[in-house]
Amino acid sequence: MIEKTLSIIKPDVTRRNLTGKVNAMIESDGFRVVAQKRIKLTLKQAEKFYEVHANKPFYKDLCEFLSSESVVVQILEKENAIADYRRLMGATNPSNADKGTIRSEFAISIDQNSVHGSDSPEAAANEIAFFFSGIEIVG
Ligand code: IDP
Ligand code: MG
Repeated sequence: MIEKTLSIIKPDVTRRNLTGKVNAMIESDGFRVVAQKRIKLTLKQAEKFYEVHANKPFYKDLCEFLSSESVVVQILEKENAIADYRRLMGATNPSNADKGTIRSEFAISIDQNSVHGSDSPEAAANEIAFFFSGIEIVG
């Protein structure tokens, strides 16, 4: 089934000017970038986006990091996009990420791990609606 997933290229990548390199991995893995914008989140917006993690000890640092520099938010489309993007991202902790994954190539640490990807169809729908209106999604 063709799916859409929400990806965020995080501040450790935008800060180091590696956005194009991450997008090259995404496109060469068969994903179509059907919407994309570079934005700077406020702390409040980052807190809202990551509210599922509000009770975790790393929540404050996570939200401060996500709002520390610009991010690139994008919708990726492909057959099985949600699971396949999770695989391309690699494990949350880059020291456990398989070779050839985005996090293995670019992540600095578990906090600064380069990309976000939706983890279920429900999360993908909610996260896409959080960042994009229908008119911004071109296909
Ligand atoms: P994911 O990004 O691989 O889906 P989640 O469990 O959804 O991982 O966590 C969201 C983000 O929170 C991670 O990408 C990571 O940056 C951060 N994070 C998760 N677990 C830890 C931890 O144990 N310590 C510090 N940061 C963490
Ligand atoms: Mg997650």
